[in-house]
Amino acid sequence: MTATRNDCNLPLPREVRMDAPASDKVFAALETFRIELPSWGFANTGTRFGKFIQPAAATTTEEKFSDAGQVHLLTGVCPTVALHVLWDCPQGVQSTDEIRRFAGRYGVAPGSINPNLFQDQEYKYGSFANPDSSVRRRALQHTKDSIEIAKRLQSRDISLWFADGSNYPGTANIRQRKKWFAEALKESHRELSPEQRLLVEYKPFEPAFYHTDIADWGMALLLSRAAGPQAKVLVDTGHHYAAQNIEQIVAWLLSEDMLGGFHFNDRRYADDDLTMGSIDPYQVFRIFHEIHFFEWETGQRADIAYMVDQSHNLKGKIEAMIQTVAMAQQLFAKAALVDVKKLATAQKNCGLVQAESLLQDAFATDVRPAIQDWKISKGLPKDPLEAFRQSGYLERVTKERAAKNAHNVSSYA
Ligand SMILES: [Mn+2]
Repeated sequence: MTATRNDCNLPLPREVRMDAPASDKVFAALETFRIELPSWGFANTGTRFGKFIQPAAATTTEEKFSDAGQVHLLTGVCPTVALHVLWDCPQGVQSTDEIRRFAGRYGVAPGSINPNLFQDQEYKYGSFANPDSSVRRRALQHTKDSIEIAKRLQSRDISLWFADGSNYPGTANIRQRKKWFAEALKESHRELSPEQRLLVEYKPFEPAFYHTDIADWGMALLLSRAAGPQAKVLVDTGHHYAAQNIEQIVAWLLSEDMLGGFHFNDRRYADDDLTMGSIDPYQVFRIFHEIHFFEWETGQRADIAYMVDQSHNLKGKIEAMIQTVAMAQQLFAKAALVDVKKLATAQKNCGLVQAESLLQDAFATDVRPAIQDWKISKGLPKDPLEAFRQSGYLERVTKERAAKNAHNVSSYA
């Protein structure tokens, strides 16, 4: 097969002198920054109490591609859309021809492929760690099919999230389940083409409320290592306890060459799926800072897939995505302003206030004018939200989709 689309095909960060103007640093940073949108972020979603239906929400794979295409058209930095196999590829590998057509029509390529190992009734007691071997086999086959879909779509990353776990003490053999996970991941890894990667996501709780089989980054790291060299850890920023130091996890995974990608979203209490940076933008800045610092120190580009994983229950979905991308660019650019050379010296000399101030000064810098200049230089609208409102797209799709959405089921009863 031909080479897969690959985040590391982006240019290496241009060598920018630390005393260069901030706008040069912002430009150089934005040249290397792309972020993937989730197909499911354009669909109707809700909470466990009910779904809220939006008249403009996408209900087909084609509509999701159309909406993602709008966001890419206006921002220029979202060339791929993550696909959920069960929802977006209802015919499995047979769906790939149709998806290629949508990609061509709407100007966004398929990105990471997400198997679905949590929705079917069979998975009530787990997928890779289900005590029933026939269910484990079924889950493995679905993962293999998803890898085949990824190959046909020239997608590099297969992104795995598992709902496996238990609700009550004593009900699950935790060590046995760990073994089943290691076996199934190893077998999945064998199916990969040389360019592909398995990304292993972790989450401390929910839907399981006593134990989750891959609960934290250490478990994801061990299982990725057991799976094989092309398995890496995926950090979903919403999948941590409230007080956790996520940037430290990022720094450790970078130093172990095990950081494969991010699912970005913000949270106030648990896995709230709020808009990136809406609650704690400094957290995201500190994550990006660790990545910039790593790249400066090692001289190598960290090969990380940046992805959004948000579902907006109340906000307009396309607007929320455009807002997310703008925030991501701002925080990535701010982090690139940290004078890492001065920082390294301050750290060595234990210049605590000086070191901390270097981060705070960068974070406090208004990078929006420089980002606007970058957009203009690329022929992109300088205010994509305004451009979207002016485009008439929302009115058009609301008219087209409202009737279908009105019949959507919003309650679980
Ligand atoms: Mn996620």
